[in-house]
Amino acid sequence: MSERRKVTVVGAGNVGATCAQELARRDYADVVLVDIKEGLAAGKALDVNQAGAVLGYEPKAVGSTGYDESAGSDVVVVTAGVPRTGDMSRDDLVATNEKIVGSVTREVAEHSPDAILLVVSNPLDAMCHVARNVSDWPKERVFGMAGILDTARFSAFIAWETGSSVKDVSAMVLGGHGDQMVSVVSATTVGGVPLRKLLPDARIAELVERTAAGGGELVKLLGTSAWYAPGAAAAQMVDAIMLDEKRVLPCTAYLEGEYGIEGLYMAVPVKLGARGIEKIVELDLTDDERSALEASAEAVREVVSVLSS
Ligand code: NAI
Ligand code: 2OP
Repeated sequence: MSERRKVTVVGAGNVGATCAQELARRDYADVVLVDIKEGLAAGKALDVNQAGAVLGYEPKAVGSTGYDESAGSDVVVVTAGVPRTGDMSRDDLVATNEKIVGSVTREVAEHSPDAILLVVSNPLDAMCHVARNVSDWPKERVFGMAGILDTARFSAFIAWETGSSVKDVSAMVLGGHGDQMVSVVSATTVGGVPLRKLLPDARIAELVERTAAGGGELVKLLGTSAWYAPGAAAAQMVDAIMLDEKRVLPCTAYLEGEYGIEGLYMAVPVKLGARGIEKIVELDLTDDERSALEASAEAVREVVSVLSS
């Protein structure tokens, strides 16, 4: 029996397998992949293990169609669901993925009652509500990944536009994981210099727009949604939890009055550590950013309202 801690990734498709591979490379925990599709999780786990012989990590990934191997996980990442294709909006996914995320959450709650549940499946904000409602776990242990991905897209565009290293870009994209997400330009800097001093407002507005449509841009190119950046973003959140890093990262958290928003999951900066969401960080937003966040909240509420429970 392994003495290492355990992270389970449910859904061994594009995002789940990428996240599992990222985590296996870290080598601080055993990785369990679960997928309903016969052979998929077992096959991907076998491949990840064999890559370990080349890349130098322990071949301890396990793949399964059931949850026994996942029992006692510290973190469970939920990527199970149907991805957005073609002209499908994120919101079109709601009915199918509500059933999938609901059934996965029931299994996770039964097999890993003390885990932290990290939701990736879309529509992300609504699926966090499903996971929380079904598990009935505290909000600190049920949250989602989207803000890191949206921020990564904005950061890449800024690095290209300013000819800077992406490592020196500090940005923050908040709100719902939809077209009304909010790029917080007032808090965006390159090497400590405010973005507004580096680029004209009109050009910044174009980058903000491209960020908000970032998922759709990938879908148009690929015919399905992205996986490298989403998988890496989920793994970064797992690191923060498993290694108790206390990172401040934009994550989809349950808001109870923070940012003036009540009873809704949305991306905000949070301190992420061993206990999950340890604090919600409240930025000083401009009036325009605050109104944009409220509009984004309204869009999330509309999707949440079509959930069956
Ligand atoms: P994919 O189709 O490659 O993988 C999904 C996997 O889930 C499939 O292998 C499928 O067999 C499995 N699955 C379906 N029902 C299941 C169940 N009940 N139990 C276990 N496994 C089940 O899709 P991909 O590209 O990996 O995306 C996964 C989800 O993540 C989608 O909902 C997608 O929209 C979402 N996504 C969210 C992002 C975010 O920022 N939050 C970014 C990218 C994708
Ligand atoms: C993305 O933003 C579709 O949520 C997915 O790439």
